[in-house]
Amino acid sequence: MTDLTITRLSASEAGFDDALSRLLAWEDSVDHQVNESVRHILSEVKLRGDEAVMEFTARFDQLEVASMAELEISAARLEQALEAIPSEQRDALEAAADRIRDYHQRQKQDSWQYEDANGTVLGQKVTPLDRVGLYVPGGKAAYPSSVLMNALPAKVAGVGEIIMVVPTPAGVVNDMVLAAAAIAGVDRVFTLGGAQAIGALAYGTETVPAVDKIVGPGNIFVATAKREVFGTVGIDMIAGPSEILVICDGKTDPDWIAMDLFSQAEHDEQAQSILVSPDVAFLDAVEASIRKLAPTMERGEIIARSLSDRGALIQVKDLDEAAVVSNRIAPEHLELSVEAPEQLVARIRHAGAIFMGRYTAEALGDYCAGPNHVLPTSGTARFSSPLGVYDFQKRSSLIGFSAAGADRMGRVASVLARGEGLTAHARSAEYRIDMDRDQ
Ligand code: HSO
Ligand code: ZN
Repeated sequence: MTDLTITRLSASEAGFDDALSRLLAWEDSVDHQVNESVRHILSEVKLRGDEAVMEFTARFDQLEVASMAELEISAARLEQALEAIPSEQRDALEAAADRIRDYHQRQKQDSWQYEDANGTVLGQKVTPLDRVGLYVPGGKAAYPSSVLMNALPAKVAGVGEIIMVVPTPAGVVNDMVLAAAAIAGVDRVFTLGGAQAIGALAYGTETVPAVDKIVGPGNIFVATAKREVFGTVGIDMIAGPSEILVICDGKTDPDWIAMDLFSQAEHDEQAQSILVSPDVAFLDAVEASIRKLAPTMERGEIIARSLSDRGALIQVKDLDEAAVVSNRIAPEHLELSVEAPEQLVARIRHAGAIFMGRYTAEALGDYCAGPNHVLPTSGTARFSSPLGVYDFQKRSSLIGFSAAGADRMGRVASVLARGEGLTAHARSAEYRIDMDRDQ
């Protein structure tokens, strides 16, 4: 097993800022070869549709088919998956889906309008997207929970059609992923992956309908393809590796904290797990727990790599300083394992999701608390938010002038238009001014 090297830092030592910057540095790898091959795949799919999609699927996923219809999973097959999984798994998926639906229902934005003093009506009309594509990664990272987290907010928003794509190398499908799709109400599923799946969703083919927005995580080919088709369609975000920051007052069981750090570390060697505490003896205790528990973990290798390369235990003066460090990091997940989390929350400005109190394991948020687990990573919580219903809704402005309003605002528009040298604009406004009023 990889040797565990645990980085210890102290916020009061000289050079802490630089050490923290080095710890956080993460290169969102831009690879020219990947860029080139993704561009080639996308242009082929755009040009040749189904034929190109089938060729790339045969080449990259060893899945040879005679017609595109063979790459679609029927609704009956989704129902069959629902029957095939153990009832314990089905019940858990349904319980999670209920809570996720309930939570997201509260995010729904409604249209609104008001009338000003001139009888002019102004407002905002909210409409769901017509059609959304959901990318689900294949292999080990095929998470049924992510199917729920991406599809349910779209459903709640009222999206007309959800098209899911999931690579199935050599044709092996994950029943729990299909069952989650059935529970979430996904409309169509294709066994497609990689840049070719993104191309099919963005441009549409004879068989795969073009969507308006593509959501869901993927490998570097998928992320590069999403960047490339952005503009033709909307995209959610380009997610980096998972992160957790735990702030602990030193009074939680160190084994609990070690396992919380492992829970994100086990996702990926590049994942980042950091603990911040004012209690040095507690940091020592957690370090001991980490060393004791890591060798017992199934994904121990990944955990050891992630903790050694990107993890840290940071000592701070007090919880106020812990909040300052946390705001600097702007973590995807922030656990406040302290006595009075409400007080600490007041000091937190940037975090994707905040888990309050000793009993709130971040892992519950990944599955069934209710809020979304698609969250801003790599410090982007400074300016962005969890995936939600609002990502599947859009707004149109509503403007309805009364005669009195057209008269008053027409005068303002006319002056501004003439100032810009745009006389058609000016005259269009002026036609509606009531000239009699001035006489
Ligand atoms: N923690 C991941 C989501 C996930 N966890 C899915 C388990 N399954 C998002 O950062
Ligand atoms: Zn997770």
